[in-house]
Amino acid sequence: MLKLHGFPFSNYHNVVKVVAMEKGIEFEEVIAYPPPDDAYRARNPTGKYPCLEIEDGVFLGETKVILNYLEEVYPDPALPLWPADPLGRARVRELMEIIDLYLEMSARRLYPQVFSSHGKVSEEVKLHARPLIQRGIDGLKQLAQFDPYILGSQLTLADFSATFHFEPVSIACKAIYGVDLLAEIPAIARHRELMDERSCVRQVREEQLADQKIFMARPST
Ligand SMILES: N[C@@H](CCC(=O)N[C@@H](CS)C(=O)NCC(=O)O)C(=O)O
Repeated sequence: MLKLHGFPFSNYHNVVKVVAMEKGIEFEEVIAYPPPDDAYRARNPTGKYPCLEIEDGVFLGETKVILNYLEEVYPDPALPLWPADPLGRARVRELMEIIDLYLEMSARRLYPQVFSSHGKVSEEVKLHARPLIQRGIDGLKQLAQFDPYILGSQLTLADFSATFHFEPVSIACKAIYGVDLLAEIPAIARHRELMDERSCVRQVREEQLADQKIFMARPST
């Protein structure tokens, strides 16, 4: 059986988890928190969470790579999460890159002060992150359709990625800059409601919330 190593407060972990659940794939969630120890690094050399254990001793890291693998190996004709045409698939990948590289990874620099009880982020980091987050928002404004899904009428991997990454970005921006920069895109609130209609999404969010206290109480890394 597949094993997903990571922790339920993690937005990246949850993108993989929810897609696996939506596809009805049987998997075991193996809870592992940062900091990574040697055993975890042997599974995923970057020490990032999550990683997927495909069979005994065979591991795959990087969330988007894992999502691709799941979609290739466990295609569900009733729920295709890639568009049928190459340009449509490329757009999904483009949007997921923008969400990861500009929004999430830039806002992540703020997380130590927001999602830990003892972290502090320098003014320099806060100033540096803001225009990068804004770039991500500008990219979304131009490319995202929210009609009703993020790239139009088809639910794709980008919707799951978006809904689990937008939340910590919004929370971090509000906490650090006093304003939710993502509120510039009002359709995000509707998209959240739409995704919350899915029972797997609701279940993953509940487990995420339940793990928040445990995650935040960990000693500093
Ligand atoms: N590029 C990685 C990013 C994953 C990531 O940043 N995960 C966070 C948890 S949400 C993590 O590993 N944090 C611990 C650390 O950076 O040491 C992916 O796509 O899987």
